[in-house]
Amino acid sequence: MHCSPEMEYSAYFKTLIKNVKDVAYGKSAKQSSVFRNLTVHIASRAVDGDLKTWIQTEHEDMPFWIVDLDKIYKIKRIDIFNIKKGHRSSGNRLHDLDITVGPTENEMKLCAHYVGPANLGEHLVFECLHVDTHVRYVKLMIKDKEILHVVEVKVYAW
Ligand SMILES: [Ca+2]
Repeated sequence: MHCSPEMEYSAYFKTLIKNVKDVAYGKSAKQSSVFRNLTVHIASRAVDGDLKTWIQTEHEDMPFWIVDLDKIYKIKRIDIFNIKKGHRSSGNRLHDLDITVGPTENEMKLCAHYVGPANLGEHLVFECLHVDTHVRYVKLMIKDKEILHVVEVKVYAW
């Protein structure tokens, strides 16, 4: 079949979109602390596919959350869903956020920095434009004394 360049490009792009999926879903995650040791706020709650559950750390210096994708993926974008419930100021806790990525936990590089603050329920999308995106680990860290609480983190990759 003859294809125009536009059609070929379109077919290529459709293939790309089809193969990109959320590779963080159900993967192993950990975080700097768990708010009052409540199991409802453990690290896996950000990769359970449920926008009604969230992770939450204690109020502490540089709270972080990290997911192990299990193998190296070529990542396309990282979506972060901020906490939806609570006072407006709870939403604003998501600020001065470093999103780092790397092939190992010891080789993390900055993908994006988000100054914020975010609003309640905000859906943030980040692409790593200046760093190698063949990575296994994705980490969020607030560069401040703060609580880190997000409902979901999706890492679209192939
Ligand atoms: Ca969740």
